Amino acid sequence: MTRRKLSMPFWCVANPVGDPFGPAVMDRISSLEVCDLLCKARQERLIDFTSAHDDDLVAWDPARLEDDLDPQSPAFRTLREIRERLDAAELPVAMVTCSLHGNPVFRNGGLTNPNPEIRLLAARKVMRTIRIGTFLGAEYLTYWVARDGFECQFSVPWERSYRYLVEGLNLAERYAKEQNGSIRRGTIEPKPNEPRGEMFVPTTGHALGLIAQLNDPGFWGVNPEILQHEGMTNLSAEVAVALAASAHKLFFLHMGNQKPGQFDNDLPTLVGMDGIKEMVAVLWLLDRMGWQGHVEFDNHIPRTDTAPGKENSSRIRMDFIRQNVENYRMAEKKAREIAADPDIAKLMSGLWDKEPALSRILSQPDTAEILKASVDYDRVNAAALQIARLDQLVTRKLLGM
Ligand code: GLO
Ligand code: MG
Repeated sequence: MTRRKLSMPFWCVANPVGDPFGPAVMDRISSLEVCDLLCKARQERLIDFTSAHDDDLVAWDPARLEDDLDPQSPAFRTLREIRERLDAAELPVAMVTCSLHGNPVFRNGGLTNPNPEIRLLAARKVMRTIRIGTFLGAEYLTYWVARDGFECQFSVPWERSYRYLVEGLNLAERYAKEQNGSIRRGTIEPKPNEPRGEMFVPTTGHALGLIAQLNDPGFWGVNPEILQHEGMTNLSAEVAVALAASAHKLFFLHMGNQKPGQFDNDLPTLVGMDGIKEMVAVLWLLDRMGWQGHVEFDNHIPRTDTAPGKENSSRIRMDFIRQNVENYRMAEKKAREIAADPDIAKLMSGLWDKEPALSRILSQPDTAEILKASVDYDRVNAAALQIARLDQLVTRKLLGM
């Protein structure tokens, strides 16, 4: 089985790593400098794609909402420079996404903001992002729920908010198609909380439900962020990805690590107290399901591992990319070792492959066949399963024993 292609986005490399309790530690670097680090990672064969928010590439000026089209503007020039450097390094842009979380005007929401003036600014910012993504050749457009949420339930016009969200997403889909360019798919990235106390699309299941309300459900899929966003509320990544993949809606995956039940840890893949078994399980089940979507890291350098200074700022960022990729490859290798292990396979088969003829009957719509079939209850009920033994073999493999 081939190794999956991997993507590292601009914003993870750019982040100088502050937190709500302390300022950024690392030196800030420009979008062109981030671009150069990503191109270097491409040349070292670490990554295959990148992605970006509009704000990661060029500043947004609410007084010049179409500056990307104006050859005299700094945005126009910077975007061309970025495209040239990415092209030279053969690093394609997979996805573009609009930051509706950074600018303070969106503090009470972007696409769902109750104030139509702010919703218009959000819509125009999304449209500019779509033009930028088309210019850079992105295939996906991601909507992350960001500040579309609330802290106080009586501040929300509940009978309108989801309509606003549907209107915003329909506009994005329409405008992407009007560009008649590279963007062919949209993804919705759920998150339960942070930056808002509560968000309007908290889980993968909610996102899947929302897609059914959109004008073109075929355009939209989901972009779960695992283990972080599902794990924040103790939901499992396995369920999120398997449900979405079985619905053919798992277009895109964001990846990092998380201790369940905590704030958004955004730790690099496999780094931290928990998550090794869960990450390996996700990769194993995605292989089993024949999933072919896009894998992208979305996590940040731990603040402990940062330091100020110009030289540090490139070295630490490159180490961060390398660590994510190496850890991902370790998990991928373990997932495949588990899949290839004959003892594990035998136990799985014992659990899953009983009575194939009966399974076939149950998969058909023929009720008469089902009424004819019978079961020896005592025999079935007398069997103890060997799930703990199976799990032990998996753990042994993970620990290399
Ligand atoms: C934050 C999100 C964020 C999004 C990004 C893409 O928790 O994961 O990084 O993925 O804005 O839309
Ligand atoms: Mg994400």
